[in-house]
Amino acid sequence: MKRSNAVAWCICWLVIMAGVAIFSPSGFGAGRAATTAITIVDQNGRIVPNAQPSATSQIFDVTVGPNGMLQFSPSTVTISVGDTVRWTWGSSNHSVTSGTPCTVDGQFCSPNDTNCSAGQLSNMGFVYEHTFTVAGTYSYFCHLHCSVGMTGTVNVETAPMAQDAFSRKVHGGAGTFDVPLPLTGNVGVECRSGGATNDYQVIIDFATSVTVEDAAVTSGTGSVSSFSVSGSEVTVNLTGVTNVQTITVTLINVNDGTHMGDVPVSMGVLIGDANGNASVNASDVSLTKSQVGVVVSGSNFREDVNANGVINAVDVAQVKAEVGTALPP
Ligand SMILES: [Ca+2]
Ligand SMILES: [Ca+2]
Ligand SMILES: [Cu+2]
Repeated sequence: MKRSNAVAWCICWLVIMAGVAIFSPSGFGAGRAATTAITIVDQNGRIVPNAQPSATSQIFDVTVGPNGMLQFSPSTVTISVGDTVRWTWGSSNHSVTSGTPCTVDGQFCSPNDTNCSAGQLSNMGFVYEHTFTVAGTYSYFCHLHCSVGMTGTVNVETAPMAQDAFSRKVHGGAGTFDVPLPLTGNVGVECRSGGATNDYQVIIDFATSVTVEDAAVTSGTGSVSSFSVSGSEVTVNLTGVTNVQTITVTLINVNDGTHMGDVPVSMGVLIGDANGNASVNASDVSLTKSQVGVVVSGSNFREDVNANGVINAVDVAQVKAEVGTALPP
């Protein structure tokens, strides 16, 4: 190795080590893992950032030439749109070069996504990241070792489509009633109160059975107390949901066997908005009054604002107390 190269190599390592020292986990913003106190270290001893570029995107690690073997490990990764693959060199003289082996297609490449056709090789300890924003299957290879089979694949998947979503409440002995939560357009408005701890339950249905890695509130105020999956139906229990807001619950890494990704569902919370037009005024009061004493059913359950199974003066008073409130635009 020429002296100038050796100096550059040393400087490179100093920069990497300084980076590890500077970028402690607390240096990153809030991610969904940020509430844990655990520091995660990868197979190379580097601290894995506990925050991702956006609320739910993830980083997937691949080792380039582990123990000098001419391969990528794992050679295939399956990620969702918006996720990042992070390649770390486990030995020297390799590249990550996109293309169907062994033809460069210029979509991405180490060290910095430029001049991919040059096939620049990097050395042990080097790290290259690429974020995939478009679904598809991406092939890549090592420019020097492609001919001996040093190839890899990144499958980038989109999320399964939710079929519908609801906010569900049991109205005492009157039955269980659902407020639809449309997946596009204006949000559905939940007008019923959440009890002492402001609890709500959101149901999300898919076309086929799914698995779900996690569920989290990704916008608005509230938190997931629990979630469960039964076949194609996901139930998310929320607590601490404040009034007068739009809250978004995101199912993380929903997988139906052919699609994988995050599925967000939003709900407007506006107690007393019996007619669901995103503001509480005199018309909600009169609508509730008109149903006093009427048996709670699928057509008037919104007027049972406290969801106790009867519509009476208590519901009317609760609507009156909220007059003047409106969902933020
Ligand atoms: Ca209204
Ligand atoms: Ca009631
Ligand atoms: Cu190689």
